Amino acid sequence: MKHLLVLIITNSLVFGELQFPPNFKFGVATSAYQVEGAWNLSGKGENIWDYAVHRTPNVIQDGTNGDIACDTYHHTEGDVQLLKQLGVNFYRISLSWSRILPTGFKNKINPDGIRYYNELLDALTANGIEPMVSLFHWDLPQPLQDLGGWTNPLMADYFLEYVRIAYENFGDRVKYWITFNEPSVLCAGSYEGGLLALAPFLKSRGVGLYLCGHTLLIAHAKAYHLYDKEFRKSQKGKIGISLQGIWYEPSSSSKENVQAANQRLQMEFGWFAHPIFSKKGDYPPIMKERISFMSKQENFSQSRLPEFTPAEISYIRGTSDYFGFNHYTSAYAVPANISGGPSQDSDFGSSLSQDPLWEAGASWWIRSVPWGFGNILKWIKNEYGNPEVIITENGFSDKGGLQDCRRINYHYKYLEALLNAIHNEGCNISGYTAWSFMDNFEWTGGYSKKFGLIRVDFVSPERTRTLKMSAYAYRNIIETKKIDWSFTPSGFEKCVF
Ligand code: PNW
Repeated sequence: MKHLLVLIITNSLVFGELQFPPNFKFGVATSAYQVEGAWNLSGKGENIWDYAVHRTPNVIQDGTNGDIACDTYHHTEGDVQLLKQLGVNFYRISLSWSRILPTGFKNKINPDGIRYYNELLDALTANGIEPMVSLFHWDLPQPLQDLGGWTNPLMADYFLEYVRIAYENFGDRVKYWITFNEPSVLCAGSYEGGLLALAPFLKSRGVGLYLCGHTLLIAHAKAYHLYDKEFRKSQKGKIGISLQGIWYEPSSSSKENVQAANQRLQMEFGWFAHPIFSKKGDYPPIMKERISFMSKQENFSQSRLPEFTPAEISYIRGTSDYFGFNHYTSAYAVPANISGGPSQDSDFGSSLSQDPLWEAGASWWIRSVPWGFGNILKWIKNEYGNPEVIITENGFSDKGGLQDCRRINYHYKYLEALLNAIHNEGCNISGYTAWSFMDNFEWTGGYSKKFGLIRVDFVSPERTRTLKMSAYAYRNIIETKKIDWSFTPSGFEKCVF
Protein backbone atom coordinates (compact mmCIF):
# COMPACT_ATOMS: atom_id res chain seq x y z
CA MET A 1 0.00 0.00 0.00
CA LYS A 2 2.76 2.37 0.96
CA HIS A 3 4.48 1.60 -2.34
CA LEU A 4 1.34 2.19 -4.31
CA LEU A 5 0.85 5.62 -2.72
CA VAL A 6 4.39 6.66 -3.48
CA LEU A 7 3.91 5.52 -7.03
CA ILE A 8 0.74 7.54 -7.47
CA ILE A 9 2.31 10.66 -5.99
CA THR A 10 5.48 10.45 -8.07
CA ASN A 11 3.41 9.73 -11.14
CA SER A 12 1.34 12.85 -10.88
CA LEU A 13 4.06 15.18 -9.64
CA VAL A 14 6.97 14.05 -11.71
CA PHE A 15 5.21 13.16 -14.93
CA GLY A 16 3.00 16.24 -14.83
CA GLU A 17 5.92 18.61 -14.69
CA LEU A 18 8.54 16.98 -16.80
CA GLN A 19 9.58 18.62 -20.04
CA PHE A 20 11.50 17.30 -22.99
CA PRO A 21 15.10 18.56 -23.03
CA PRO A 22 15.64 21.59 -25.32
CA ASN A 23 17.61 19.60 -27.92
CA PHE A 24 15.28 16.61 -27.91
CA LYS A 25 14.15 15.81 -31.47
CA PHE A 26 10.78 14.55 -32.66
CA GLY A 27 10.02 12.78 -35.91
CA VAL A 28 7.69 10.45 -37.74
CA ALA A 29 8.54 7.38 -39.81
CA THR A 30 7.54 5.36 -42.85
CA SER A 31 9.27 2.76 -45.01
CA ALA A 32 9.54 2.52 -48.79
CA TYR A 33 7.42 -0.53 -49.57
CA GLN A 34 4.76 0.47 -47.06
CA VAL A 35 4.10 3.91 -48.57
CA GLU A 36 5.72 4.60 -51.93
CA GLY A 37 3.62 2.65 -54.42
CA ALA A 38 4.84 3.09 -58.01
CA TRP A 39 6.02 -0.49 -57.72
CA ASN A 40 6.92 -0.86 -61.40
CA LEU A 41 7.24 2.74 -62.60
CA SER A 42 10.25 4.42 -64.18
CA GLY A 43 12.64 1.55 -64.09
CA LYS A 44 12.08 0.17 -60.60
CA GLY A 45 12.95 -3.53 -60.31
CA GLU A 46 10.94 -6.23 -58.55
CA ASN A 47 11.55 -6.81 -54.85
CA ILE A 48 10.54 -9.70 -52.61
CA TRP A 49 7.30 -7.99 -51.57
CA ASP A 50 6.24 -7.28 -55.15
CA TYR A 51 7.01 -10.90 -55.94
CA ALA A 52 5.14 -12.38 -52.97
CA VAL A 53 1.98 -10.24 -53.08
CA HIS A 54 1.50 -10.83 -56.82
CA ARG A 55 2.05 -14.58 -56.76
CA THR A 56 0.54 -15.44 -53.38
CA PRO A 57 -1.92 -12.65 -52.49
CA ASN A 58 -3.40 -14.87 -49.76
CA VAL A 59 -0.36 -14.18 -47.56
CA ILE A 60 -1.85 -10.71 -46.91
CA GLN A 61 -4.81 -10.76 -44.53
CA ASP A 62 -7.02 -8.50 -46.66
CA GLY A 63 -5.56 -9.63 -50.00
CA THR A 64 -4.16 -6.16 -50.71
CA ASN A 65 -0.63 -5.15 -51.71
CA GLY A 66 1.73 -2.19 -51.85
CA ASP A 67 1.46 -1.56 -55.61
CA ILE A 68 0.08 1.93 -54.98
CA ALA A 69 0.00 2.13 -51.17
CA CYS A 70 0.00 5.83 -50.10
CA ASP A 71 1.52 6.74 -53.45
CA THR A 72 4.07 8.95 -51.71
CA TYR A 73 6.10 8.57 -54.91
CA HIS A 74 3.68 11.13 -56.44
CA HIS A 75 3.10 13.25 -53.31
CA THR A 76 6.51 14.62 -52.44
CA GLU A 77 5.58 18.31 -52.10
CA GLY A 78 2.23 17.77 -50.37
CA ASP A 79 3.67 15.31 -47.87
CA VAL A 80 6.50 17.66 -46.95
CA GLN A 81 3.89 20.33 -46.24
CA LEU A 82 2.09 17.86 -43.95
CA LEU A 83 5.34 17.18 -42.12
CA LYS A 84 5.71 20.93 -41.64
CA GLN A 85 2.19 21.07 -40.28
CA LEU A 86 3.11 18.39 -37.75
CA GLY A 87 6.13 20.46 -36.79
CA VAL A 88 8.50 17.50 -36.74
CA ASN A 89 12.27 17.96 -36.64
CA PHE A 90 12.97 14.93 -38.79
CA TYR A 91 11.35 12.42 -41.12
CA ARG A 92 12.52 8.80 -41.13
CA ILE A 93 12.19 7.13 -44.53
CA SER A 94 13.81 4.12 -46.17
CA LEU A 95 15.33 3.76 -49.61
CA SER A 96 13.98 1.16 -51.98
CA TRP A 97 17.02 -0.80 -53.11
CA SER A 98 15.27 -2.00 -56.28
CA ARG A 99 14.18 1.53 -57.21
CA ILE A 100 17.85 2.52 -57.22
CA LEU A 101 19.35 -0.76 -58.47
CA PRO A 102 16.60 -2.64 -60.35
CA THR A 103 18.49 -5.95 -60.36
CA GLY A 104 20.05 -5.45 -56.95
CA PHE A 105 23.53 -5.18 -58.45
CA LYS A 106 25.45 -1.98 -59.02
CA ASN A 107 26.02 -2.50 -62.73
CA LYS A 108 22.68 -0.88 -63.55
CA ILE A 109 21.67 2.29 -61.73
CA ASN A 110 18.13 3.57 -62.31
CA PRO A 111 18.33 7.36 -62.87
CA ASP A 112 14.71 7.83 -61.81
CA GLY A 113 15.42 6.22 -58.45
CA ILE A 114 18.22 8.71 -57.85
CA ARG A 115 16.00 11.57 -59.06
CA TYR A 116 13.09 10.58 -56.80
CA TYR A 117 15.13 10.45 -53.61
CA ASN A 118 17.05 13.60 -54.56
CA GLU A 119 13.79 15.51 -54.94
CA LEU A 120 12.45 14.18 -51.65
CA LEU A 121 15.66 14.95 -49.75
CA ASP A 122 15.84 18.41 -51.33
CA ALA A 123 12.22 19.18 -50.43
CA LEU A 124 12.79 18.06 -46.84
CA THR A 125 16.00 20.03 -46.48
CA ALA A 126 14.47 23.16 -48.05
CA ASN A 127 11.69 22.97 -45.45
CA GLY A 128 13.98 22.50 -42.48
CA ILE A 129 13.09 18.83 -41.90
CA GLU A 130 16.08 16.55 -41.35
CA PRO A 131 15.96 13.31 -43.30
CA MET A 132 16.75 10.14 -41.32
CA VAL A 133 17.33 7.40 -43.84
CA SER A 134 17.21 3.62 -43.48
CA LEU A 135 19.17 1.81 -46.13
CA PHE A 136 17.15 -1.36 -45.77
CA HIS A 137 13.61 -1.81 -44.50
CA TRP A 138 12.81 -5.35 -45.63
CA ASP A 139 12.30 -4.93 -49.42
CA LEU A 140 15.16 -6.99 -50.88
CA PRO A 141 15.50 -7.03 -54.69
CA GLN A 142 14.06 -10.36 -55.88
CA PRO A 143 17.16 -11.31 -57.92
CA LEU A 144 19.16 -11.28 -54.68
CA GLN A 145 16.56 -13.42 -52.93
CA ASP A 146 16.94 -15.88 -55.80
CA LEU A 147 20.52 -16.26 -54.59
CA GLY A 148 19.42 -17.05 -51.05
CA GLY A 149 18.86 -13.52 -49.75
CA TRP A 150 20.40 -12.77 -46.37
CA THR A 151 21.30 -16.42 -45.75
CA ASN A 152 23.96 -15.97 -48.46
CA PRO A 153 27.11 -14.39 -46.96
CA LEU A 154 27.88 -12.72 -50.32
CA MET A 155 24.89 -10.46 -49.71
CA ALA A 156 27.03 -8.36 -47.37
CA ASP A 157 29.15 -7.29 -50.34
CA TYR A 158 26.19 -6.62 -52.63
CA PHE A 159 24.71 -4.53 -49.83
CA LEU A 160 27.93 -2.59 -49.51
CA GLU A 161 27.90 -1.72 -53.21
CA TYR A 162 24.37 -0.40 -52.92
CA VAL A 163 25.20 1.51 -49.75
CA ARG A 164 28.15 3.25 -51.40
CA ILE A 165 25.85 4.52 -54.14
CA ALA A 166 23.46 5.84 -51.47
CA TYR A 167 26.25 7.64 -49.57
CA GLU A 168 27.64 9.12 -52.80
CA ASN A 169 24.32 10.39 -54.08
CA PHE A 170 22.46 11.37 -50.92
CA GLY A 171 25.00 11.63 -48.11
CA ASP A 172 25.44 15.40 -48.43
CA ARG A 173 21.90 15.86 -47.04
CA VAL A 174 21.56 12.84 -44.74
CA LYS A 175 22.88 13.36 -41.21
CA TYR A 176 21.27 10.20 -39.79
CA TRP A 177 21.74 6.88 -41.51
CA ILE A 178 20.22 3.59 -40.35
CA THR A 179 21.71 0.47 -41.92
CA PHE A 180 18.98 -2.05 -41.09
CA ASN A 181 15.51 -1.88 -39.67
CA GLU A 182 14.81 -4.53 -37.03
CA PRO A 183 17.05 -7.41 -38.12
CA SER A 184 15.56 -9.70 -35.45
CA VAL A 185 12.02 -9.25 -36.81
CA LEU A 186 13.26 -9.45 -40.39
CA CYS A 187 15.29 -12.67 -40.07
CA ALA A 188 12.68 -14.49 -37.99
CA GLY A 189 9.83 -13.25 -40.19
CA SER A 190 11.58 -14.14 -43.45
CA TYR A 191 13.08 -17.53 -42.64
CA GLU A 192 11.21 -18.84 -39.60
CA GLY A 193 7.63 -17.95 -40.56
CA GLY A 194 5.13 -18.04 -37.74
CA LEU A 195 2.74 -15.31 -36.77
CA LEU A 196 4.98 -12.45 -37.83
CA ALA A 197 5.84 -13.91 -41.22
CA LEU A 198 7.46 -11.64 -43.80
CA ALA A 199 8.54 -12.05 -47.45
CA PRO A 200 9.92 -14.33 -48.78
CA PHE A 201 7.80 -16.43 -46.36
CA LEU A 202 10.30 -19.27 -45.99
CA LYS A 203 10.25 -21.80 -43.19
CA SER A 204 13.81 -22.93 -42.68
CA ARG A 205 13.07 -23.19 -39.01
CA GLY A 206 15.81 -22.85 -36.45
CA VAL A 207 18.45 -22.49 -39.15
CA GLY A 208 17.74 -19.79 -41.74
CA LEU A 209 17.14 -16.98 -39.28
CA TYR A 210 20.56 -17.35 -37.65
CA LEU A 211 22.32 -17.43 -41.03
CA CYS A 212 20.38 -14.30 -41.98
CA GLY A 213 21.36 -12.56 -38.74
CA HIS A 214 25.01 -13.47 -39.23
CA THR A 215 25.15 -11.94 -42.71
CA LEU A 216 23.25 -8.85 -41.57
CA LEU A 217 25.67 -8.16 -38.74
CA ILE A 218 28.62 -8.34 -41.10
CA ALA A 219 26.79 -6.27 -43.74
CA HIS A 220 25.94 -3.68 -41.09
CA ALA A 221 29.54 -3.46 -39.92
CA LYS A 222 30.80 -3.11 -43.48
CA ALA A 223 28.37 -0.26 -44.15
CA TYR A 224 29.45 1.44 -40.91
CA HIS A 225 33.17 1.15 -41.64
CA LEU A 226 32.72 2.40 -45.20
CA TYR A 227 30.94 5.49 -43.92
CA ASP A 228 33.48 5.96 -41.20
CA LYS A 229 36.50 5.71 -43.50
CA GLU A 230 35.34 7.44 -46.65
CA PHE A 231 32.32 9.63 -45.99
CA ARG A 232 32.08 10.76 -42.38
CA LYS A 233 34.68 13.49 -42.66
CA SER A 234 33.02 15.31 -45.53
CA GLN A 235 29.36 14.43 -44.83
CA LYS A 236 29.49 14.74 -41.03
CA GLY A 237 26.58 12.44 -40.30
CA LYS A 238 25.88 9.66 -37.84
CA ILE A 239 25.25 6.05 -38.71
CA GLY A 240 23.52 3.40 -36.64
CA ILE A 241 21.01 0.57 -36.66
CA SER A 242 17.39 0.23 -35.49
CA LEU A 243 16.78 -2.74 -33.20
CA GLN A 244 13.37 -3.93 -32.13
CA GLY A 245 12.95 -4.96 -28.52
CA ILE A 246 9.92 -6.33 -26.71
CA TRP A 247 10.32 -6.16 -22.92
CA TYR A 248 9.98 -9.60 -21.33
CA GLU A 249 8.90 -9.40 -17.74
CA PRO A 250 9.37 -12.50 -15.56
CA SER A 251 5.92 -13.71 -14.55
CA SER A 252 7.15 -14.05 -10.97
CA SER A 253 10.39 -13.33 -9.15
CA SER A 254 11.30 -17.03 -9.05
CA LYS A 255 14.77 -17.85 -10.34
CA GLU A 256 13.35 -19.91 -13.23
CA ASN A 257 11.04 -17.14 -14.40
CA VAL A 258 13.72 -14.48 -14.20
CA GLN A 259 16.06 -16.74 -16.13
CA ALA A 260 13.42 -17.47 -18.82
CA ALA A 261 12.67 -13.77 -19.39
CA ASN A 262 16.34 -12.85 -19.46
CA GLN A 263 17.19 -15.66 -21.88
CA ARG A 264 14.47 -14.59 -24.25
CA LEU A 265 15.46 -10.92 -24.12
CA GLN A 266 19.08 -11.82 -24.84
CA MET A 267 18.19 -14.24 -27.63
CA GLU A 268 15.94 -11.77 -29.42
CA PHE A 269 17.07 -8.23 -28.58
CA GLY A 270 20.61 -9.15 -27.51
CA TRP A 271 21.05 -11.20 -30.72
CA PHE A 272 21.94 -7.94 -32.51
CA ALA A 273 22.47 -5.54 -29.63
CA HIS A 274 25.19 -7.58 -27.88
CA PRO A 275 27.53 -7.92 -30.90
CA ILE A 276 27.30 -4.17 -31.63
CA PHE A 277 26.78 -2.41 -28.28
CA SER A 278 28.27 -4.59 -25.53
CA LYS A 279 31.85 -4.18 -24.30
CA LYS A 280 32.79 -7.70 -25.30
CA GLY A 281 30.91 -7.99 -28.56
CA ASP A 282 29.78 -11.30 -30.11
CA TYR A 283 26.41 -12.99 -29.54
CA PRO A 284 25.22 -13.06 -25.92
CA PRO A 285 26.92 -15.99 -24.09
CA ILE A 286 23.52 -17.34 -22.99
CA MET A 287 22.37 -17.44 -26.63
CA LYS A 288 25.47 -19.28 -27.80
CA GLU A 289 25.16 -21.83 -25.00
CA ARG A 290 21.47 -22.41 -25.49
CA ILE A 291 21.53 -22.89 -29.27
CA SER A 292 24.61 -25.06 -29.07
CA PHE A 293 22.93 -27.22 -26.40
CA MET A 294 19.70 -27.52 -28.40
CA SER A 295 21.58 -28.28 -31.63
CA LYS A 296 23.48 -31.09 -29.92
CA GLN A 297 20.25 -32.56 -28.58
CA GLU A 298 18.82 -32.44 -32.09
CA ASN A 299 21.80 -34.30 -33.57
CA PHE A 300 23.27 -31.42 -35.53
CA SER A 301 27.01 -31.70 -36.00
CA GLN A 302 27.50 -28.09 -34.92
CA SER A 303 25.51 -25.25 -33.43
CA ARG A 304 22.81 -23.83 -35.68
CA LEU A 305 24.10 -20.42 -34.60
CA PRO A 306 27.15 -19.58 -36.75
CA GLU A 307 30.34 -18.44 -35.01
CA PHE A 308 32.22 -15.20 -35.49
CA THR A 309 36.01 -15.19 -35.65
CA PRO A 310 37.77 -12.95 -33.10
CA ALA A 311 38.53 -10.54 -35.98
CA GLU A 312 34.85 -10.38 -36.92
CA ILE A 313 33.83 -9.81 -33.31
CA SER A 314 35.99 -6.72 -33.06
CA TYR A 315 35.02 -5.60 -36.59
CA ILE A 316 31.34 -5.55 -35.53
CA ARG A 317 31.71 -4.24 -31.97
CA GLY A 318 31.10 -0.49 -31.61
CA THR A 319 29.72 0.00 -35.12
CA SER A 320 26.86 2.33 -34.26
CA ASP A 321 27.01 6.03 -33.39
CA TYR A 322 23.70 5.79 -31.53
CA PHE A 323 21.27 3.09 -30.45
CA GLY A 324 18.21 3.18 -32.73
CA PHE A 325 15.45 1.55 -30.73
CA ASN A 326 12.04 0.42 -32.02
CA HIS A 327 9.62 -0.50 -29.29
CA TYR A 328 5.91 -1.31 -29.17
CA THR A 329 4.95 -3.73 -26.42
CA SER A 330 5.81 -6.12 -23.56
CA ALA A 331 4.90 -9.63 -22.47
CA TYR A 332 5.33 -12.02 -19.54
CA ALA A 333 7.63 -14.97 -20.09
CA VAL A 334 7.50 -18.38 -18.33
CA PRO A 335 9.88 -21.30 -18.89
CA ALA A 336 8.45 -23.83 -21.33
CA ASN A 337 9.67 -26.72 -23.41
CA ILE A 338 8.39 -26.02 -26.88
CA SER A 339 8.31 -29.20 -28.95
CA GLY A 340 8.56 -29.51 -32.71
CA GLY A 341 12.05 -28.04 -32.96
CA PRO A 342 14.44 -27.12 -34.29
CA SER A 343 12.88 -23.68 -34.12
CA GLN A 344 13.54 -20.28 -32.67
CA ASP A 345 10.66 -20.86 -30.29
CA SER A 346 12.11 -24.03 -28.80
CA ASP A 347 15.48 -22.27 -28.61
CA PHE A 348 13.85 -19.47 -26.58
CA GLY A 349 12.59 -22.05 -24.08
CA SER A 350 9.71 -19.93 -22.84
CA SER A 351 6.11 -19.13 -23.58
CA LEU A 352 4.51 -15.71 -23.44
CA SER A 353 1.37 -14.10 -22.19
CA GLN A 354 -0.06 -10.61 -22.02
CA ASP A 355 -2.43 -9.24 -19.41
CA PRO A 356 -5.90 -8.92 -20.96
CA LEU A 357 -6.29 -5.70 -18.98
CA TRP A 358 -3.55 -4.03 -21.02
CA GLU A 359 -5.08 -1.86 -23.77
CA ALA A 360 -5.01 -3.88 -27.01
CA GLY A 361 -4.11 -2.57 -30.45
CA ALA A 362 -5.56 -3.82 -33.73
CA SER A 363 -2.41 -5.89 -34.31
CA TRP A 364 -2.66 -9.09 -32.25
CA TRP A 365 0.76 -8.56 -30.67
CA ILE A 366 0.36 -4.97 -29.46
CA ARG A 367 -0.76 -4.07 -25.99
CA SER A 368 0.01 -0.82 -24.23
CA VAL A 369 2.52 -1.44 -21.40
CA PRO A 370 4.30 1.87 -20.74
CA TRP A 371 6.18 0.54 -17.68
CA GLY A 372 7.72 -2.14 -19.92
CA PHE A 373 9.14 0.64 -22.08
CA GLY A 374 10.64 2.21 -18.95
CA ASN A 375 12.12 -1.15 -17.90
CA ILE A 376 13.77 -1.88 -21.23
CA LEU A 377 15.19 1.65 -21.46
CA LYS A 378 16.81 1.12 -18.06
CA TRP A 379 18.02 -2.30 -19.18
CA ILE A 380 19.69 -0.81 -22.28
CA LYS A 381 21.38 1.79 -20.11
CA ASN A 382 22.78 -0.79 -17.71
CA GLU A 383 23.60 -3.49 -20.22
CA TYR A 384 25.31 -1.35 -22.85
CA GLY A 385 26.86 1.52 -20.90
CA ASN A 386 24.21 4.18 -21.39
CA PRO A 387 24.53 4.76 -25.14
CA GLU A 388 22.75 7.62 -26.89
CA VAL A 389 19.33 6.17 -27.71
CA ILE A 390 17.03 7.43 -30.44
CA ILE A 391 13.58 5.89 -30.41
CA THR A 392 13.26 5.19 -34.13
CA GLU A 393 9.73 3.71 -33.88
CA ASN A 394 6.91 3.61 -31.35
CA GLY A 395 3.23 3.44 -32.10
CA PHE A 396 -0.20 1.85 -31.73
CA SER A 397 -2.59 0.35 -34.28
CA ASP A 398 -6.35 0.74 -34.40
CA LYS A 399 -9.02 0.05 -36.99
CA GLY A 400 -9.46 3.64 -38.10
CA GLY A 401 -11.18 6.88 -37.15
CA LEU A 402 -10.03 10.48 -36.87
CA GLN A 403 -10.84 10.80 -33.16
CA ASP A 404 -8.07 8.38 -32.21
CA CYS A 405 -7.97 8.78 -28.44
CA ARG A 406 -6.52 5.29 -27.86
CA ARG A 407 -3.50 6.16 -30.00
CA ILE A 408 -3.08 9.48 -28.17
CA ASN A 409 -3.31 7.68 -24.83
CA TYR A 410 -0.60 5.22 -25.94
CA HIS A 411 1.81 7.89 -27.15
CA TYR A 412 1.28 10.10 -24.08
CA LYS A 413 1.90 7.20 -21.70
CA TYR A 414 4.95 5.96 -23.57
CA LEU A 415 6.34 9.49 -23.75
CA GLU A 416 5.79 9.88 -20.01
CA ALA A 417 7.75 6.68 -19.44
CA LEU A 418 10.46 8.09 -21.68
CA LEU A 419 10.55 11.38 -19.77
CA ASN A 420 10.84 9.45 -16.55
CA ALA A 421 13.72 7.42 -18.01
CA ILE A 422 15.54 10.61 -18.99
CA HIS A 423 14.96 12.67 -15.86
CA ASN A 424 14.81 10.06 -13.12
CA GLU A 425 16.86 7.17 -14.46
CA GLY A 426 19.57 9.07 -16.30
CA CYS A 427 18.95 7.41 -19.65
CA ASN A 428 20.56 9.21 -22.57
CA ILE A 429 17.64 9.47 -25.01
CA SER A 430 17.85 12.17 -27.65
CA GLY A 431 14.91 11.62 -29.97
CA TYR A 432 11.53 10.00 -30.53
CA THR A 433 9.87 8.79 -33.73
CA ALA A 434 6.17 8.07 -33.99
CA TRP A 435 5.23 5.16 -36.21
CA SER A 436 3.68 6.21 -38.42
CA PHE A 437 3.48 9.48 -40.33
CA MET A 438 0.40 8.11 -42.13
CA ASP A 439 -1.67 4.92 -42.40
CA ASN A 440 0.11 2.50 -44.71
CA PHE A 441 0.57 -1.08 -45.88
CA GLU A 442 1.09 -2.96 -42.62
CA TRP A 443 2.85 -5.98 -44.18
CA THR A 444 0.68 -9.12 -43.81
CA GLY A 445 -1.84 -6.96 -41.94
CA GLY A 446 -2.62 -5.11 -45.18
CA TYR A 447 -4.43 -1.78 -44.81
CA SER A 448 -6.74 -2.79 -41.97
CA LYS A 449 -4.20 -2.11 -39.19
CA LYS A 450 -3.78 1.65 -38.93
CA PHE A 451 -0.77 3.19 -37.20
CA GLY A 452 -0.90 6.65 -38.82
CA LEU A 453 -1.16 10.09 -37.26
CA ILE A 454 -2.65 10.95 -40.63
CA ARG A 455 -5.49 9.09 -42.28
CA VAL A 456 -5.08 8.00 -45.90
CA ASP A 457 -8.15 7.34 -48.01
CA PHE A 458 -7.03 4.22 -49.86
CA VAL A 459 -10.15 4.27 -52.03
CA SER A 460 -9.61 7.70 -53.56
CA PRO A 461 -7.18 7.81 -56.48
CA GLU A 462 -5.61 10.90 -54.84
CA ARG A 463 -4.99 8.94 -51.63
CA THR A 464 -6.41 11.93 -49.74
CA ARG A 465 -4.67 12.63 -46.43
CA THR A 466 -6.50 13.93 -43.32
CA LEU A 467 -4.90 14.80 -39.99
CA LYS A 468 -6.22 12.70 -37.11
CA MET A 469 -6.58 14.06 -33.59
CA SER A 470 -3.27 12.37 -32.71
CA ALA A 471 -1.50 14.49 -35.34
CA TYR A 472 -2.58 17.67 -33.53
CA ALA A 473 -1.73 16.15 -30.16
CA TYR A 474 1.77 15.28 -31.39
CA ARG A 475 2.24 18.78 -32.82
CA ASN A 476 1.25 20.22 -29.46
CA ILE A 477 3.89 18.14 -27.68
CA ILE A 478 6.56 19.22 -30.14
CA GLU A 479 5.56 22.89 -29.75
CA THR A 480 5.26 22.96 -25.96
CA LYS A 481 7.87 20.24 -25.12
CA LYS A 482 5.44 18.69 -22.69
CA ILE A 483 2.39 16.47 -22.51
CA ASP A 484 -0.95 18.15 -21.91
CA TRP A 485 -3.58 15.49 -21.22
CA SER A 486 -6.41 17.99 -21.59
CA PHE A 487 -5.32 19.34 -24.98
CA THR A 488 -8.26 19.23 -27.41
CA PRO A 489 -7.80 20.61 -30.92
CA SER A 490 -10.78 22.43 -32.41
CA GLY A 491 -13.11 20.19 -34.35
CA PHE A 492 -12.53 17.24 -31.98
CA GLU A 493 -14.21 16.08 -28.83
CA LYS A 494 -12.30 15.84 -25.58
CA CYS A 495 -10.84 12.39 -25.07
CA VAL A 496 -11.91 10.47 -21.99
CA PHE A 497 -8.78 8.59 -21.04
C1 PNW B 1 7.81 -2.68 -37.14
N1 PNW B 1 6.65 -6.81 -32.33
O1 PNW B 1 7.64 -4.07 -37.08
C2 PNW B 1 8.31 -2.30 -38.52
O2 PNW B 1 9.55 -1.66 -38.46
C3 PNW B 1 7.34 -1.48 -39.32
O3 PNW B 1 7.62 -1.58 -40.69
C4 PNW B 1 5.93 -1.88 -38.99
O4 PNW B 1 4.97 -1.30 -39.82
C5 PNW B 1 5.68 -1.49 -37.53
O5 PNW B 1 6.66 -2.06 -36.69
C6 PNW B 1 4.31 -1.90 -37.02
O6 PNW B 1 4.15 -3.27 -37.11
C7 PNW B 1 7.37 -4.70 -35.88
O7 PNW B 1 6.18 -7.96 -32.37
C8 PNW B 1 6.79 -5.94 -35.92
O8 PNW B 1 6.85 -6.26 -31.20
C9 PNW B 1 6.57 -6.63 -34.74
C10 PNW B 1 6.91 -6.09 -33.52
C11 PNW B 1 7.49 -4.86 -33.47
C12 PNW B 1 7.72 -4.16 -34.66
